[in-house]
Amino acid sequence: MALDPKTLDQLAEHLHACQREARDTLKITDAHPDMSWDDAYAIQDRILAAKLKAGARVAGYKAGLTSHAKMRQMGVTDPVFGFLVDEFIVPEGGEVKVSQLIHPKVEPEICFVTRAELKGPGCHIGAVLAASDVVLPGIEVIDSRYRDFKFDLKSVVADNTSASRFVVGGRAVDARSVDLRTTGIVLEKNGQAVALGAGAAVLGHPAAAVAMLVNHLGRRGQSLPAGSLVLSGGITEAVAVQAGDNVTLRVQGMGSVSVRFV
Ligand code: OOG
Ligand code: MG
Repeated sequence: MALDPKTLDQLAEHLHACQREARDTLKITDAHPDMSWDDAYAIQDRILAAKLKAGARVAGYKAGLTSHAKMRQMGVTDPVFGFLVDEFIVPEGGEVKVSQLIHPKVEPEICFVTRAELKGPGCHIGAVLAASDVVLPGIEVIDSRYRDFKFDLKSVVADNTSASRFVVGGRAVDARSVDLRTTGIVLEKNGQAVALGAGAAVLGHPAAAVAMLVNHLGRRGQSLPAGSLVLSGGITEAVAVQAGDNVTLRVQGMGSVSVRFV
């Protein structure tokens, strides 16, 4: 660790307050250029601990920056991992209040639900598919706490990878019954297709993103519990939304899922 525990506490409190109060901030590496990867995940861990202490439940995990489209959009080169808690859940067809967010964007994602524990290192696509129960469409709403979504990888990890809301729904299918590489997706905003893609955009296969998450957890002495929900990362660029927008994600063979912004 390059930063002392007190600084980690302060940075976690600051980012958590920015999330709860929907206010933005400069990326934290501006003031702490020597921050390490361990520091970044330690800050994220402290935010999770504060939420759990306040009564939150872990709802799942997320991989982010797993497609070239996302990496290009954000100017970064590596995937990142974060947590999902119950306060982020939006019911299918439900509403997201933009007044509670800073500058929300939506991402089309394939969501996995596991039925067996997964442990890294050495986790691979085969292990993920063998341990998965179903896959289904998911829309992630990201809301970086950093001004104008300008960040570097360590800053975005500390900020729990911009996690803010998510909705899953549509038709859950057996994870082994579909070829997720060629599964097509259409993201619509107010009835117009705004982004198109296929599962292979995510690291060649969305299950590869889950394997990377498991290996990341393994390096930290953790595993992915059975019954976990995992968002495998935006297939396309994220799309900005505002109050009044209706967003629908259609996934080939898996129906659709929608969310409204009010
Ligand atoms: C970081 C989170 C990216 C994804 O699916 O790629 C992410 C960001 O772009 O703010 O969730
Ligand atoms: Mg995402």
